[in-house]
Amino acid sequence: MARKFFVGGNWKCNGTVEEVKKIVTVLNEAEVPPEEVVDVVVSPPFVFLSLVKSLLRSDFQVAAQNCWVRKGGAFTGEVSAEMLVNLGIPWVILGHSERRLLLGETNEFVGDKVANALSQGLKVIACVGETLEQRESGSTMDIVAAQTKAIAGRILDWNNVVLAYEPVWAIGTGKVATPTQAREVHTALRKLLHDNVSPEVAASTRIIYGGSVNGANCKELAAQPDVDGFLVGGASLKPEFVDIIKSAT
Ligand code: G2H
Repeated sequence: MARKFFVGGNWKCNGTVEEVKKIVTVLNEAEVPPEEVVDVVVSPPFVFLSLVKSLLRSDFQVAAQNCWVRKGGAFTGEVSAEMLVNLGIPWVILGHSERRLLLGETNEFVGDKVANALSQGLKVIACVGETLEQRESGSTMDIVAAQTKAIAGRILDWNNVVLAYEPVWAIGTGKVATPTQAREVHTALRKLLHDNVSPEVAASTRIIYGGSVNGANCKELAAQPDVDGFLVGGASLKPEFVDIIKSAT
């Protein structure tokens, strides 16, 4: 089964109203492959979701960067999955390493969040990845397998999940994984889905790469057989994001 290329732009905690409008204008004017060829999903901070949704071209979609683990209520500062659905936001990023490491989100907590978001009708970009220390100690696959299994053990339907492999040592460092390093982990993740979920899910689930992707390195990474797209941080705030979208073809 052919997997549609996926390019996500994770704006993280960046931007002003003026800057957001500028980025959206660049995206709206860009000539990119059609939506049959590539899914483009941009993820602004919560406060800009409605603005971006209202201004953005209709063939691009919007994602939140997080959502609460269960139904809304007395959870100060949180945003629930059903609020995002109510706002017409189709996607959410969950399990990003910045939340795992800075805010102490465990594998189990991320798995619960993914299950809750899916149950409310959101599509999920679920992130996994190892730290430099873990890579150097040879435990990369153990780490990403544990992160992925914590999700797999809590969900039945993978149709609305994109798995993002983001090695922590490559995030925002300018130190991108080599095509071989990315391919090795993507291939192993697909085998893990094959063995632990089903051959169908392994064949159809998109596994995208994130970590210092830019206009210069995206083509070579995109050419790897098991790399189905990107989750882009820093470069998604710049016009070169358009070049990354174009790497779909
Ligand atoms: C990884 C990535 C976006 P960057 O966090 O998810 O960020 O491209 O800046 O390394």
